[in-house]
Order: sequence, then structure tokens, then C-alpha cells
Amino acid sequence: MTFFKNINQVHYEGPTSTNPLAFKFYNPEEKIGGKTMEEILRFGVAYWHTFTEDLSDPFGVGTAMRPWDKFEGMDLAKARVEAAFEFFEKLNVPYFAFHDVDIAPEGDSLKESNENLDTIVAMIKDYMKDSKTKLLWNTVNNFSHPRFVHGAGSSNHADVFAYAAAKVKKGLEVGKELGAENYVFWGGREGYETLLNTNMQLELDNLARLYHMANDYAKEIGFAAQFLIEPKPKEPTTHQYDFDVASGYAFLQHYGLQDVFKFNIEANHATLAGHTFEHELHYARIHDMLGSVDANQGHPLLGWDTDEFPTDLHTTVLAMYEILKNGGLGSGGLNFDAKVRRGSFTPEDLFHAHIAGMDSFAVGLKVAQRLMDDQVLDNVIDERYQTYQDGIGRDIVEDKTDLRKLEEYALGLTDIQHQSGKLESIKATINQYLLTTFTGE
Ligand code: XLS
Ligand code: CA
Ligand code: CA
Repeated sequence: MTFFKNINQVHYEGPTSTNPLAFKFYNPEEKIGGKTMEEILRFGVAYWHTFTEDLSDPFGVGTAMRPWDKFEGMDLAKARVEAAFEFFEKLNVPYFAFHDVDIAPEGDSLKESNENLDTIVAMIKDYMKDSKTKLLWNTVNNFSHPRFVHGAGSSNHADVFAYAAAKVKKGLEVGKELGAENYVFWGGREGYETLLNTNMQLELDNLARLYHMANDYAKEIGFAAQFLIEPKPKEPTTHQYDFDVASGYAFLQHYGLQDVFKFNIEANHATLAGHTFEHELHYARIHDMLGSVDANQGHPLLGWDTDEFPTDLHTTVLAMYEILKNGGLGSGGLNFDAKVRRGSFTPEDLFHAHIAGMDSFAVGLKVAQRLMDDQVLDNVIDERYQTYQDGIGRDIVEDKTDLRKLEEYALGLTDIQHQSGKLESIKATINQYLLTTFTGE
């Protein structure tokens, strides 16, 4: 069955194309710094937003018009798989990602849910044989069903902990079956609303227990995927335990999990935490913890998780700069955890949105590579910290000094010469790179 009848294969047509169903900047074959754009960017489609999402919001029912809407239950799940692989092929995208409940409906029991999953996983596996599209990561949804009202691994109820663990076990088996390159833990309802009824110590300990058990089981079954924690500061709970990369890293270190996990960094979660996207990428990078990226953007005027497709070029430049500095994403990718707006309800909008996101990151990549090649930011930073190159600065960074010696030095200081931070000039240079990369000047 063909679901996207009016859509042909999407090709690169270059920056002057007026075809809304063509790439203007993403040219998968084009080499940037020795690797193709496809190899560097490793784009992924999020199953939930593209094939399961109906665009409902707290004020109204879904508006999405999808060619698979006429089906129900397992037939719907199967139709979505067919539609998904048609979409992946037409968009020429190398990866996808899903939660268990995105691909198969929950049954009346865990056993029935697992059986539904087995049927759809077998179908996906079959489709993957003839497709270039691979599984970037999978995860389990341990937050939507009412049983997870008080959390999953951090629930106050031991039966819920057991249920969540059983779902993680199945998720790891599914990941192995489909060759997932990563496995994600986003702390859906792993957090709390009020300390008045919360045993935070037990909840954190239990969460870590679940992660250790998952690691043990993955090893046991030979599932070698990279484990990823995905931080988010709030929503749905008031206080999410994995607030941001820094707090997530402290948690991982405290529980001896720092070698098991890396981070899956979502742009909109970074901004919800009061950080920039590049801050979170940078923090993870300098600790060798950058695993993968959920590529989206938040609305600058709204304080919640809007999951928009990324189109802000300044941000994609700075994000790609961090990714290039990291030496790439390893087994990670740029997964569009993004949904079309409620008003963009046609099937074509799904293509337009992904094309917009892919082009935006392709622009980011090209500009970031030039910034790296020309050492624009490296030079700025080297110059700004030059006092650590020799003299007292060098003694400090080589740990050759102490408070007594520093006091002696400081007592001899008469005037400290500062230099300008030149922020406006730096920003203007980035704009210049952004524009001239595409005008060939
Ligand atoms: C929700 C999260 C979620 C994770 C996977 O805000 O982004 O979709 O990426 O569970
Ligand atoms: Ca996400
Ligand atoms: Ca999100």
C-alpha cells in the first residue's frame, strides 16, 4: 500500500530550488572535512511524532490527517510500519527511533502487550532487510499509562517498579532484535511533585538499581547498544531527577554508572533547564559524555516543551560546532524529536518539516566546519585565556603553586590589564560566516 501518494523521492536540488519537497542544503553525498553529510549528521525520524502523534493539545482533539487513520488496533500499527518505511525511503533518512507503545498498542496484560510488540517487531525487522534505515535507538514508554502516575523506577509502589523493569527488559530484547545502536532512558515521570510525600533517597536509589539491572541484562543477552540518559528539568513532574547534563552526570557518578551511560541531549530540554542547547552539548562533550541528540527547538516565548522542528540557523551552527569538536556523534545521531504544528496537519507537512530540519542542520554543519577550519573561536578563546600560557598562569594550571605563593605574587601586583571580551564582534563574525558560506564570498 502507498500512503504518501503525492510525494516522490526527495532529492538535493541546491539553494536556488523552489521545490518545497527538495533539499536545498542537505546533500547526503557531499563531503565535509572528509566525511559525507549523511555520515556526520546521522538523521533520524521519531516514530511517535511522525506516525503516532495526532496533534491534540489540552484544548482540543487531534487535527492530524493521516492516510493510516482508517485503521484500528493492530491493523493501525501495521499500517504505520508500512507508512514509516515509505517515509524513510522517500526522505532518504538513515535512522529512526521509537518507544514500545508507539509501534504496538498495549494489550490488556503485559503478556498481551509483549505479544503485540513481537508481531510488530517481526514486521519491522522484515522491512529493515530491504531498507537502509536503521534503528538509532529505542526506549519504553514508562510514563503515559495511569499505572505510572507516581513514576516508574522511582515509583512509591514496588509493583510498579517491577512492571517498569519488565518493560525495560522487553525493550532491551527488542533493541537487540532490531540492532538498535543506542538505548534511551528518558525519566518520563522519574521525579516528584512535592517533598511532603516523597522519599527522594529511596527513589534515587531505586532508579539507579533499575539502570544497573538494565546494564546487567543487556550484557547477559549481548545487546551492545550505548545506553543514554536524556535529561529534562520539568514536565511532566515539577522536579525531574535528570534535570540537566550536570545533575545527570552527578547522579551517574554517585551510583557508579558513568561508564555505562552517555547523554541524549534534547535542545528543548536544554532551554527548559535555563541553558542553551550548545551549553548542554558542550558540558557533555568536555566530560566525554555526548552520546546523541534530540534535534528540535522550543518556542522562545513559551515556557514548555513545544518540540518544534529546528529551523534556527544560529543554533544549528553552534550545535554542529560542538558536535564537530566532539569528533562526531559516534553511535548517536540527530533524531528529530519534533512535531509539526497543530495547524500543519497534512501528510506533506511531515516531509516539509523534516526537510526544514535537515537543511537547517546541513547549514549548521557547513558553517561550523568553516569556523573550525579557520579556528575562529579557538583563536578567540586562546587569546582570552593567554595569561595561563606562561608565568603565574602556567604555574596555576600545572599545579605548581599554592595560596602562600599566590599571595606573594598578588602583593606585588599594581595594575591588572584586562582585554575586551569582544562579544559583539564575535557574533558579527559568526553572522558573516553564516552568510558567506552560501554566497561563496
Ligand atoms: C519527552 C522526551 C521523550 C524522549 C523519549 O519530552 O523528549 O520523547 O525523547 O522517551
Ligand atoms: Ca526527546
Ligand atoms: Ca521534548
